[in-house]
Amino acid sequence: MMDRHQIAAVLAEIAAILEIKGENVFKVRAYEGAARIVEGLSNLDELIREGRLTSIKGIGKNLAEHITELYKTGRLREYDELIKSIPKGLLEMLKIPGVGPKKVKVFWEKLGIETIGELEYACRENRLRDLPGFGERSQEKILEGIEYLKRFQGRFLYPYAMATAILIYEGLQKDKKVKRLEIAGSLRRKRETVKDIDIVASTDDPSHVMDLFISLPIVEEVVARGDTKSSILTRSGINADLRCVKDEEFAHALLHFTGSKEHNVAMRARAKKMGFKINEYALIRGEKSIHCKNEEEIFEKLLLPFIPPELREDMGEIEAAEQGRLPKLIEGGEIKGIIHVHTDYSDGSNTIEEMAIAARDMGYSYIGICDHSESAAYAGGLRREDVIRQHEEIDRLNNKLKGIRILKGIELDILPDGSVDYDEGLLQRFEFTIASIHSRFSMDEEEMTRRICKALENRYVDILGHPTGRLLLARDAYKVDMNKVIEVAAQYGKAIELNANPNRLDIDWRLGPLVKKLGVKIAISVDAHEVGGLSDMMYGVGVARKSWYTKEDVLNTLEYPEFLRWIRRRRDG
Ligand code: DGT
Ligand code: CA
Ligand code: ZN
Repeated sequence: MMDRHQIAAVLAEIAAILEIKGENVFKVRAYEGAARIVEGLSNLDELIREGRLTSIKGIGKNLAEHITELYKTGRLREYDELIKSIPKGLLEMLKIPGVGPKKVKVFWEKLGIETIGELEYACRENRLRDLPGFGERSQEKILEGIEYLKRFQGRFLYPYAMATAILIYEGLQKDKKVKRLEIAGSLRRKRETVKDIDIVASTDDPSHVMDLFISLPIVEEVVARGDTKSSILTRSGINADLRCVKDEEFAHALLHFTGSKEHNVAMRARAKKMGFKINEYALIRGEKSIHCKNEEEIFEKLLLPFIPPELREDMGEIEAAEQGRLPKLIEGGEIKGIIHVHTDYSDGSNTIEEMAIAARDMGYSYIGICDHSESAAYAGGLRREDVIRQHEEIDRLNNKLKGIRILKGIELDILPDGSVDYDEGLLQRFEFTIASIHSRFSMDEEEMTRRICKALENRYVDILGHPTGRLLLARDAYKVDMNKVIEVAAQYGKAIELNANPNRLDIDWRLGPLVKKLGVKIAISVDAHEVGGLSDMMYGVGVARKSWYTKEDVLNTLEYPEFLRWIRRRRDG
């Protein structure tokens, strides 16, 4: 089974391989086009079920068969063969910013370059400079691109890694010889990106469980096979380690492999002061090994309450636990409203009504629509008349729909000078606003900080959206003094967004302590562009927990009358 995004990725890759191999350009363009089309087909399930794919312009019989095969089986024989027909490294080169199939073809044909490493070497040797269509500058750009790629290599976004971890978990859990099983490591701590998957199991038959692990369908390659630890490379490109221990050791192994390393070091120091040694199998006092039945009991032995995994980063959690100051972390069920939702009025793919009904069915009681404002022309930003039309539609829907209240919001573009779109009369019509930066990322820190703070001073700006603009593993945050921004937000009583999109998770959890100290409210928003994006809320809640936030710290745990009162209190005051 593959969804439309995965299918689109395969089709795009087929196009790239065909182009690198110098196949017919019409065929290449057909696959490229199909990739784009499939990406946008929100009703793909229906089209396949009813055999109507070929009714879509740009999808012929052959492509329709391919898409259906991928959809149903997750595989495509032609694709598997194509992949094998060129060196693997050529496709990896496509990940370098600014390098497409055409360039890869030239490197391969003219210089025999088959890997990123060889390409880097060739750049350093000035061998690209003399290729037709290249020059000193393009050679430099490629080197920069390689540097960039290297920095992010070897880490994965949380949901991508979690999806693989769950497959492994389910594969092992079914087995009767597995007693307890838990996903540990950075995934359990809900880090925004992770290096690998760590799983801990207890069993009396480790050999059997390890055999099962290394023969799971998801295994691409067995890296190491032992009875206490085995490692695999999965088909998604992530490594996974499984540790097997006796059931009486399980809590100790789980605590150890959940980490973080820094938390473990601090815990060990504490244990030592109390006359214990800690390792991954037991608590040790003198010659005696003490086995605890769960993590709670280990903490108890060290005179501490249970420290939630998300907090185990050595950011003061042990001290807080000691003093009974651990926060009661927010939970998904405490979120009452979904905010920052795009619709087909700007760059979203669903209607207001579809988004509202989906949010209601997920148990939320309000939804804040925030399409882009006028300056975001690239994203279909709303002109004045669009805003008015949208507000009329929202009024109509609020009369018609039961169980969900639609709020009139907007995502205002913060312009380079810190101002925002629309005149005061129009701004007043929004029940709340989010303001964010979508252009001119390259300002220096001082200028950028001033730009954002100026927007925060604006009476009609309520929430600062994705405050650093980072795209995890893809684009660095712009330069901005976040301490200053949080201070100014506190001063003007503004909220800051925790954007739950797993590519952003911005504001960063490491700023949690400062946000709390200054009493700035956090709005966990989904920034959804389609119905499916609403479920990103769980990633936002995960990072909110990691930031030490409680229900009280988060604005959209309020029901909508209180939410709106919070906005108005400040605007009117
Ligand atoms: P990652 O994989 O980089 O996303 O982050 P982690 O935290 O999952 O790190 P990983 O996979 O290297 O190790 C898993 C856990 O095992 C780690 O959180 C704590 C424990 N651990 C690993 N190496 C050490 C070590 O040298 N000392 C201590 N105290 N604990 C360690
Ligand atoms: Ca790990
Ligand atoms: Zn945005």
